[in-house]
Amino acid sequence: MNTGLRITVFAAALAATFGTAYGVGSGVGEISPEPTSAAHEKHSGGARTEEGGGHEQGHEAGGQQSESTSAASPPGGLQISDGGYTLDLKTPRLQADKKTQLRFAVVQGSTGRQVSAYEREHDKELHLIVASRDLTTYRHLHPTRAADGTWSTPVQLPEAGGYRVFADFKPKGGEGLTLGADLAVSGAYEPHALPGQNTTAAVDGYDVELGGALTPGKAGELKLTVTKDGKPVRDLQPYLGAYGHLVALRSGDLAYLHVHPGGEPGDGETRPGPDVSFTATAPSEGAYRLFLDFKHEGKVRTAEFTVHARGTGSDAGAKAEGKTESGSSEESSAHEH
Ligand SMILES: [Cu+2]
Repeated sequence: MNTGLRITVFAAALAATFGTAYGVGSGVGEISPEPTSAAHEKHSGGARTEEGGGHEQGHEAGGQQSESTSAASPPGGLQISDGGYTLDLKTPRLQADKKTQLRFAVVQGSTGRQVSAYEREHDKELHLIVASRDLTTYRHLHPTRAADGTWSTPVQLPEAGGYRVFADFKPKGGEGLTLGADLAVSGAYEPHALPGQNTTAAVDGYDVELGGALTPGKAGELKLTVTKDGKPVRDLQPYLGAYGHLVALRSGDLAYLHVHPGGEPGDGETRPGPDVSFTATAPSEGAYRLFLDFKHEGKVRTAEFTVHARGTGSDAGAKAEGKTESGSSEESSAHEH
């Protein structure tokens, strides 16, 4: 129940996992089956809940599991190898600003083979997120898979620096996972500070306002409201089966949370904007960068926010300062479980 304790527990789980995640990254075919530590048994950190699609990955990691200390798994994306699967990034280095084919595969440790059977989630077998360590560059990509399990996608990254690649997928018959690997982008490197906290993001003539709180270890509602030229957008288009996709990355280590909205297009109650509501639990206090993908007039856009998760109470939670109202009736239908 207390945050200090929970952070300690996470640290312990991480230490345990790092202790076992040795030797990956080269000779991938040789990897022996994963040790089954507590951290490997549950993949809630990377698992997308299927029922209703309204809860984010990592929910359990920060929430329900908090009392059972040994079962706490780390958030997704921190490990290159988990649950018996390893992300083999075949293109670990790129040049800045140069379009390159990024290639990778997911290797199953027990067989040494590249995985070629996946469950589709949100219309895709695999979602690939690429983010710079300083969280100023973000891409959500959908690579294509060759029959042998090798994935590829063109990518062009504007700036040099350290990046993290996240593969978010569910192997057929397995648990949902998010594996992460480092990507180095060469060129003149100029590190940026994390962008300051904001509750309004402008993108392509749209303004997106963030309300609600991101609270450590406690599910909270985030409400995003999309307007264009000051008018609410009421005809958002479904994108990958939802009116919005939200990825949160923790500043400092890029722990990954993929959050989905409550309600789905076509369920009879979820409206196509202007509000899209999400339930999210931060795995710890700290700063997070939120990336909201939404689709309107045929184009997908990304609104970006920096929020701070702190405290455990609803008042002290992540600030969405200046946006404490949540009285709109339109959000309630979008979030029912
Ligand atoms: Cu995706």
